Amino acid sequence: MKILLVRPPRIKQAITVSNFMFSEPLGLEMIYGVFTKNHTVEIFDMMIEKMSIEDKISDFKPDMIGITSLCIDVLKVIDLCEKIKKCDEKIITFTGGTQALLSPESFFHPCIDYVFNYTTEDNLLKFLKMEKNIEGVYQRQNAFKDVFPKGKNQYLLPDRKSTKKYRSYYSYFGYRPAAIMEYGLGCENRCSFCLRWRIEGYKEVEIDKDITIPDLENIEEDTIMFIDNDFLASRQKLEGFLEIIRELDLKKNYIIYGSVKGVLENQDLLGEFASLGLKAILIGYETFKDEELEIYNKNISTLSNLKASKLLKSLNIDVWASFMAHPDWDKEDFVNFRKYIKKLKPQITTINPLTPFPGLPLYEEYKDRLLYKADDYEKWSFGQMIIRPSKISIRSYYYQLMITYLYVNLFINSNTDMLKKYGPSNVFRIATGAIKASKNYIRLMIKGG
Ligand code: B12
Ligand code: SF4
Repeated sequence: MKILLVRPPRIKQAITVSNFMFSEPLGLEMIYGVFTKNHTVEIFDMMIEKMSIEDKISDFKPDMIGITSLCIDVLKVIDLCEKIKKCDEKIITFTGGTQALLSPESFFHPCIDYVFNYTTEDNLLKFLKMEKNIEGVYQRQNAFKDVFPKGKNQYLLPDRKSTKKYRSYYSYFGYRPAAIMEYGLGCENRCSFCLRWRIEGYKEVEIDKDITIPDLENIEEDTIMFIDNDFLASRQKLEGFLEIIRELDLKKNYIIYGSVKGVLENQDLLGEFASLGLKAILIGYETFKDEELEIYNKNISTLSNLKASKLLKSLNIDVWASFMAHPDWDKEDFVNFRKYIKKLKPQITTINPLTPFPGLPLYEEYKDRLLYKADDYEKWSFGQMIIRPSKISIRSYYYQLMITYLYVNLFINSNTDMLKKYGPSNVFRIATGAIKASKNYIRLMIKGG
């Protein structure tokens, strides 16, 4: 059988992330790894490809097409499936990915044959045998009424060769090319605005070494970004990882997501990690107000954020900080916010308006102030306001966001330092992303939201 695995094209609303970080479709590489043993499989990354799906179908002649999805991709996925069925009704269409896990019903559509709510090696193999009832999979032939126990995605060994022709495009902030992988799943922190512990569970579980070690050996890129929700979840986890890279004698650049608590508790191990290649930590400092950190259930304070930032500076580890603009901020708050960023002085700063996804406690709290419906999928991009501001107009709010972005890029980021570390082409890419993000806010400001 011939199987095409597709990542849908980027949509405009994804600006906030797409220019700063653009990673490989890890989920599709895992599916590829299972299917390729007995079938002819190809990954078609439409975030890079210029060719249309129609031309790809006439070129590759697939029997099945599987599409991965995030929240903002829903309309694109449906559109692609309509086009596929128009080309050839016999082609089997199936979807999976984060959106199919969180809201499978968004894909219950006449052009989609199967929706993988969660994905395991077992259900992928049963799907290939076209079994009638498969755990984790909704089927159109059953009117999408399938009933099965709740489940989680299984972390499988990705086949990195499957994206060989695209790999030079994949990047993470200052590093290109960069691979992504995961060492541990879940997150015990359970912040109230965050989806990630809902996707992977609220217990930190280490991935089997039989996957981690060969995967580390397979990655050819010099830079690996670990997408673990909190790489610093425990000393034991960190010690285990350092032991592996020491034994494998890997010489790589590492980038991780880490919590402030993890930074403060593991100063000694972070020093060692830095000497083995740790270059940057993505940290959610979130806000300059302690009361908001409490509402977010972050278990940190603005003071601990400052301590962590000093400590990381002393270890020469870059901080790529993310913040969430709260909808109740007024002009004065934005001024204080900018002062706080100046004190923390991260190497890179991203700011997103608070976006509480459906199903999260904060969604319920702000339900009456939402500017968009839960199924206005493309709006839930982190790039625009979702909650109506309470103290200033939407237009002034976007103005403040834009000013903050410009302030950060002109006065906080040390461009000479970035040039030295990342090289001109990467700095140019990041600067283009920042300009696009500012332009996005100008557009939204003019529209008044
Ligand atoms: C890496 C990453 C990215 C990468 C690549 C994502 C991709 N899949 O293409 C990049 C940087 C491009 C990216 C971009 C964005 N991202 Co992102 N990203 C992540 C991150 C950190 C990890 C995702 C991942 O690779 N997980 C590991 C893989 C193995 O899991 P998986 O893809 O789900 O795959 C498993 C199954 O789902 C299955 N599967 C996957 N695809 C398919 C397809 C088929 C057919 C089948 C059968 C099965 C299957 O196979 C795997 C088996 O275990 C998550 C956070 C997190 N920890 O989840 C956020 C996350 C997924 N991103 C998110 C968002 C919002 C975005 C952006 C919209 C942000 C923005 N404003 O730009 C953009 C959207 C890009 C676009 N479509 O235009 C949100 C998703 C919210 C939602 N409800 O969907 C998350 C959860 C982060 C968050 N803060 O909440 N992202
Ligand atoms: S630590 Fe990060 S990944 Fe974990 S729940 Fe909080 S925001 Fe989400």
